[in-house]
Amino acid sequence: MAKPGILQLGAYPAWDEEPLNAAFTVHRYFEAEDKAAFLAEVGPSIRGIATRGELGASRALIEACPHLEIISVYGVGFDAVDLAACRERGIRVTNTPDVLTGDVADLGVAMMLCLSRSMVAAERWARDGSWVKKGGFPLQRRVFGRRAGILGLGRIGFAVAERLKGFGMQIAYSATAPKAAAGDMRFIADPVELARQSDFFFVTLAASAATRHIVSRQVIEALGPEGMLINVSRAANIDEDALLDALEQNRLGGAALDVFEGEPKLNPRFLALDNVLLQPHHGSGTVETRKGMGQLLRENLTAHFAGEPLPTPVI
Ligand code: 8YV
Repeated sequence: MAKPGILQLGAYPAWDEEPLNAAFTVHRYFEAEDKAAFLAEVGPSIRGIATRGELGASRALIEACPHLEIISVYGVGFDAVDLAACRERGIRVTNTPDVLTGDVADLGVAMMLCLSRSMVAAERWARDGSWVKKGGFPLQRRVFGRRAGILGLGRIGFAVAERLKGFGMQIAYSATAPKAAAGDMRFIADPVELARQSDFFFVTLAASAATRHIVSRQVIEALGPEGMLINVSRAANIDEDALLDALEQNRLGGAALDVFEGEPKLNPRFLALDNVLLQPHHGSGTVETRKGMGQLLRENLTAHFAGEPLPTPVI
């Protein structure tokens, strides 16, 4: 039987390319110079799309594949997939939850520590002779025992909270409703109030049209000049212009960001700031997790074409 045709939207590590190519007829969209001509040629043979969290799949792309049955996302976030377009045609969508939770939470907590103790500038201080010339590094703010707010207590939010407990932090969270599993973490429904009562404010919620700019100018103001914002979710959850304004005017203490509007290009305003920690969207970027994500991406495609239940369906 002919192998199902798959449109691959972005590159994967070699250990994923090989089994993907063995099981499917893979068309590498991301390498095509003339994308429109490429799609016109291969679109009708495509039954599955293999994409990445940040790339998703647009309505135009979906429409160019009239026999599309499934979109398998290499990532937990599926906000960039046009779900409405998929629903209209009964196209299945899968993602890769759980396998990346620990790594994303680790990076978020590392970003908090790194920003709060100014570790990047401190490293420069040790390297460039400032330590010898100027003496000890300027004093920074403490992390342990302080107040953390978690916006979005899903898998990743919980994993962040578990880690923060080790720092003796007082943890509050905001979610659509209180969570039974939250234990002694305080529920604060309003993100502005959560920010007011936080020293470190973690954004760990899945992005959707409803959460766009949920970290608004008011939330940022409420976090204030001593507060620090950590985002390991999606840039669209934050009003980036409001964030930049606050950082430039020192109305926010600092921000540690793994995601940006228009990434991988950064708004140049970020580069002029020293109260930010900028990371290249690599929350899930460990060998172990990426292997797990690749495997789950393929397992979903394989199960679909074998007529079996999908391991991790979104719709
Ligand atoms: C990316 C992510 O998918 O899980 C997500 O939603 O954004 C990431 O894991 C990853 O960078 C691979 O593209």
